[in-house]
Amino acid sequence: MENTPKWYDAHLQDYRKVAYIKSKEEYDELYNRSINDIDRFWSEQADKYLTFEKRWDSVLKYDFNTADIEWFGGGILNASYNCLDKHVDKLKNKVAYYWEGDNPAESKVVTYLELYNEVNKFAAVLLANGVKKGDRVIIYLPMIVELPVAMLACARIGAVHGVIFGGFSAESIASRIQDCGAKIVVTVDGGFRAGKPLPLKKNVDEALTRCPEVTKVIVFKHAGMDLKLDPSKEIWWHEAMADPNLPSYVKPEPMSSEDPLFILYTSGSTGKPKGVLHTHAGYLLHAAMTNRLVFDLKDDETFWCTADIGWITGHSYTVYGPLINGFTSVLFEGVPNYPGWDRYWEIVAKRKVDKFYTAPTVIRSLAREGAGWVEKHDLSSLKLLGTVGEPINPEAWRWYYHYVGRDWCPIVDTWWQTETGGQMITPLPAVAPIKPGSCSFPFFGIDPVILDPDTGEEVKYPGQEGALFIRKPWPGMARTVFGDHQRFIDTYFSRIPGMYFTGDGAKQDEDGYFWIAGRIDDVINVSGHRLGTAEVESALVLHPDVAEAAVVGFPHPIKGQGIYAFVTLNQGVAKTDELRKGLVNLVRQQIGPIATPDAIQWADALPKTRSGKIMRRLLRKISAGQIDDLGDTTTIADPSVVDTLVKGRVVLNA
Ligand code: 6R9
Repeated sequence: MENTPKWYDAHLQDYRKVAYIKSKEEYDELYNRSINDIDRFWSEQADKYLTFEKRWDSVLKYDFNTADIEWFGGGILNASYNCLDKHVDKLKNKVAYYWEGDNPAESKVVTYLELYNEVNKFAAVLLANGVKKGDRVIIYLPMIVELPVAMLACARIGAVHGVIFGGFSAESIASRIQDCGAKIVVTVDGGFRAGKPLPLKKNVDEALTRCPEVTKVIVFKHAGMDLKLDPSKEIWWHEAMADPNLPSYVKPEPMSSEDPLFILYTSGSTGKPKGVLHTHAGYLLHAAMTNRLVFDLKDDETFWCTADIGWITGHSYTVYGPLINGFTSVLFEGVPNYPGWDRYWEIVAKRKVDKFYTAPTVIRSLAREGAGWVEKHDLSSLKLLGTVGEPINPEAWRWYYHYVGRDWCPIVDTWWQTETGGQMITPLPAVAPIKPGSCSFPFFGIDPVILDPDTGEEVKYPGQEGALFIRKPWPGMARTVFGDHQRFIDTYFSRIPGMYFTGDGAKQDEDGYFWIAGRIDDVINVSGHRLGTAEVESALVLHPDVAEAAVVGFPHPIKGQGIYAFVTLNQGVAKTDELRKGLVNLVRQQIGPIATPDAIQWADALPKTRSGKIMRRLLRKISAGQIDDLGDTTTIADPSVVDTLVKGRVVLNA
């Protein structure tokens, strides 16, 4: 295959001495069993990783046409029990979390026993406030220990948590609350970001003006803000937890394997974000098993996944995966560049982190500041590095490998999605050499195939690009879109009937390695976060001066993709910088700062087909400056539109 990069295998012999899975042969054998001997293989794994109150009756039943998937049917278990009670006796003094504040002077060490006690107490608080099994609880908290505490307390009593990332706006909070029908919100006075306070409670207040069905708000005091709570519905976390009548133990609610565990909203190519629903047994098993095997994590090692818990990566690899395994993790509130660009490395050295997992966008932004920041610290504790969220470009990969990984640490480039629950295609450190930019081979139980998305035919030769589908169910997969099962079927199981559609383009090289090309739908990946172009467009057209908007992703040196908006104004409206700022603010207010457009270009007209469809393919090329390569423009209704847009392209100095 052309441009096949060098293979990296410096670590391989060392890892073959210590790794759980020591060779390609061992991997192949386990992989074959995981696909062909489902009942036995997955029973063994479930027995190894999870404790059931009642064992399952059947391992897997499914129908991809109706998208009904059941793993470990008939089983009864509790997620909080599996994260805490299961090992609290043995691990009571073991560190569950090293918490590091945004302010480097603030940190906390939380043991398994302390976490267990807090979760029990908060579960009692939830019960005392009327939360019942199956109720949805919205959690809007920064990266503080109370976030996993609140999630596990929900799980303990059988409530379904819906965590909202702190970077989402009041508008986004309101639409999520309405969508899932939550009556209770857990939040905080404020968070911190690079030394500045963020008024999270204020966002909740604004959201709740549109959510009258919310009758309780529990507020943790973190930023020392002087807030007046509304006594009719708001209570302080610390006051509720101090109630002497609160029981110190709450019995874990017996949950069926397929009872909902959480909802997490994610963007798709159409409409509003979807509430992706994950259930108990399968999800927990997938998170726990990948956490141990992909990072080859040993019980005495310290793990750090830098993702915010507001995303699936934090759910699976800061909360459920590590806790089910009884691992020690770092939980970091701040940002990589505060107080200096070495904050991550300072924490790695301080906590002697063994295995470190972050996103390519972070690596690019750190690399841009120079290796000096890395070299200031002793990173010799690091044994393995990981990436997630987007394809990693070779320059970023080599920088990470060389400066952070000492030309030795394997890099596991893990491809997966909110909907998949856990890692899907990823290297394992002792199985095979690593190729920069490739996520290597499927994890156990994952049966990927690359197809022509229109005909459904399998690609025929190595290196041929197609769309990535998964042929069989795996334990961690999402079970539905909350409240809209039809949307689940339409989005994931209808493109090619009988298969799960990932939305990603991919190819497989002659050695069988998978290479992910990125989304083939109208989803943009901004700094590893998914945004639907339709969402940003809907926000823009809310402005009274805007007639029409088309949004595309364009290559961005740090973010991977940036947001480029073509905006047509109503007749006679002046194209001012002020209006441009107003539109940027409108998007931030409607979705949140993560959706801030990088460029807005005024477009008197948009290129359309004769049937009136916006030609996004052309807009993508224009935004990327690929104007010599506009492709077939014969179907365009008015070709002169394109010339005008090319001339007016907004060039960014990122
Ligand atoms: C876990 C997570 C999912 C989308 C996915 C793909 C992209 C994630 C990747 C990757 C290339 C990797 N993606 N990991 N692309 N290589 N290692 O990121 O979930 O936020 O739902 O995003 O991210 O395009 O479809 P989510």
